[in-house]
Amino acid sequence: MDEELKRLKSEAIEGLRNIIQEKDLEELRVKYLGRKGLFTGLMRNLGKASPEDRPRLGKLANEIKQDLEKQFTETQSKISSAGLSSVSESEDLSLPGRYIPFGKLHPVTQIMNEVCSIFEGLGFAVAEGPDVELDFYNFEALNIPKHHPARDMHDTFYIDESLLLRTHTSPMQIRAMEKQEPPLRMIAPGKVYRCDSDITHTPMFHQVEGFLVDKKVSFADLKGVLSVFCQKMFDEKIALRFRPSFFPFTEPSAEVDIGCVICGGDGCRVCKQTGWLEILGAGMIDPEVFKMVGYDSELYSGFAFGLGVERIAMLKYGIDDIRLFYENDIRFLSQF
Ligand code: 2U9
Repeated sequence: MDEELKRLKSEAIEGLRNIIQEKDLEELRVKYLGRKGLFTGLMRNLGKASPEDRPRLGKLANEIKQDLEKQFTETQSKISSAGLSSVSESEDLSLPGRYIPFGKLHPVTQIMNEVCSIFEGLGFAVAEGPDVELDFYNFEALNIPKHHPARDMHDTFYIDESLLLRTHTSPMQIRAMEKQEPPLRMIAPGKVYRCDSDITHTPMFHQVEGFLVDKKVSFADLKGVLSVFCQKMFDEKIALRFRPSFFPFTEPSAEVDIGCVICGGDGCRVCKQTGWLEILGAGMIDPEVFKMVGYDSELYSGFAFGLGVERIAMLKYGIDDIRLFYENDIRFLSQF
């Protein structure tokens, strides 16, 4: 009887090892522990054992029964947690899984990250701020007083007299200068808003603006930093030119062109046959701006620059309509 009990136990345990479906587990349980099961039958026969063996055999049979019940319960939880209980015989587990495409960062976010990491590599800190700004930070402090003609160029969305959607990220630089003394080296990436819409303008777009303020900062420093940026962003051997320009917040001011990345300078549709692409605005910070934040312009000087992220993405990938970025057409977005 001893041997019989132990044999049934190891047979049942061996059977449990091969079970992966709930249905088979139940069959095995009925076979050994069911009312008419092998183990139950053996326990009924205990009555036939000699009176001196009966207590020991009864104890052994109960221990084996409890142990088996425990092992059945454990196998049941393993099947449930592996999700195997729902597998039916008609399902083919060897079939390849369903294709789930990977998501990607939006091309504008990719370029934004690339621009920021180039400037971070040059020691610039990153500052982000509110999209809803005070007229003071967006215009007044940047030497653009009320009724200044430059306000027209910004096509501003006003919320009320003194509140607006920022038209550039420069307000962040003013806020930084209000809080800290030079030296300062910072970029401000983010969304900006202008009431304008055509193939090269959307009412919301992204800018990265940057500035550096210290003693003895010169236009040569500006050229050095922006040259490194263009080389890293486009090509080591990229051609560059600085054209004189005007911004109310910088003096002197310049616009920066790179040799056309599409035709290599020969002239094409993208560069409008000029061989050059405008990619940045820049200049030395106007002393009037320093006055607004209480910096001594005799002691400190600085340069600033600004770029449109969508424009860089359009030039880099040869895209001719900015609105494509915001139509959410997966056939367009999945190419980047
Ligand atoms: C401070 C002082 C000066 C930031 C600058 C530009 C030139 C510029 C345009 C590029 C394309 C805007 O996105 S765009 O339309 N920006 O040309 N931005 S200098 O000058 C500053 C910034 C902050 C305190």
